[in-house]
Amino acid sequence: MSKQRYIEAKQRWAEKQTAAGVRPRDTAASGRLPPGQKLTAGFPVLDLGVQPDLAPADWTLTLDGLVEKSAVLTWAQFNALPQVEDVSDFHCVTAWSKYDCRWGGVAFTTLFELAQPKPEARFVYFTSYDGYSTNVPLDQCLDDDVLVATRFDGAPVTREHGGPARIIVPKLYAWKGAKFVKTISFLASDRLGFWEVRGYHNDADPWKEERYA
Ligand SMILES: Nc1nc2c(c(=O)[nH]1)N[C@H]1C(S)=C(S)[C@@H](COP(=O)(O)O)O[C@H]1N2
Ligand SMILES: [Mo]
Repeated sequence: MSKQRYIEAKQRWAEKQTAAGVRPRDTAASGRLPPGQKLTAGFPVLDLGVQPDLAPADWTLTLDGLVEKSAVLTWAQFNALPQVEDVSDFHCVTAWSKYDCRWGGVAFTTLFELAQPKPEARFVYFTSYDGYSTNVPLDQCLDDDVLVATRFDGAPVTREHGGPARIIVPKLYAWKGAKFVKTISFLASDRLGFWEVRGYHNDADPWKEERYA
């Protein structure tokens, strides 16, 4: 299953990259805003009250768990990986949504390729430099719009929005995207993250309003 999703995602990336520039999203108003959400033009900041001050030189990204090749990537090594851009909508569980976020960085599929998760790996657990954590099934991480973002609208992701690097999982509520990401662990069984142990819904689909368990 994961293998198939991975191959499909790679194909979609190839199609996107060969198209001229980034393909704009369907801007039709209808059917775009998930139930119970309000559109915002700004970009609110949601965090634990701590915004780690990480110089790129101090930042590393660790890939570990059930993988053939664990890795600790430096900022330079991370940025040498193939770069992609993707435009997606952002839905926070506190009922605001932001359209057309242009994120740039490394596709999750690229990290999958690098780490080579074992067949038993079915879940991904993210930890962050501020102590945050969250969990997403591996299959969903392999969607072609999931990235480790280092750029927003062409500029580096700011500290308040999770720089130097944050995860983006557009199809799920935004708490599933770890800001200040530090470690990506591939696991055989699910492990609940910071908000998931505090009563947030484990699946977090905005279209099903999976806000709280
Ligand atoms: N490390 C970390 N990541 C996090 C959070 C956090 O507190 N710490 N908050 C989550 C929540 S609830 C949301 S809505 C988004 C907010 O991202 P923003 O501050 O860029 O809007 O980040 C998510 N990722
Ligand atoms: Mo949130």
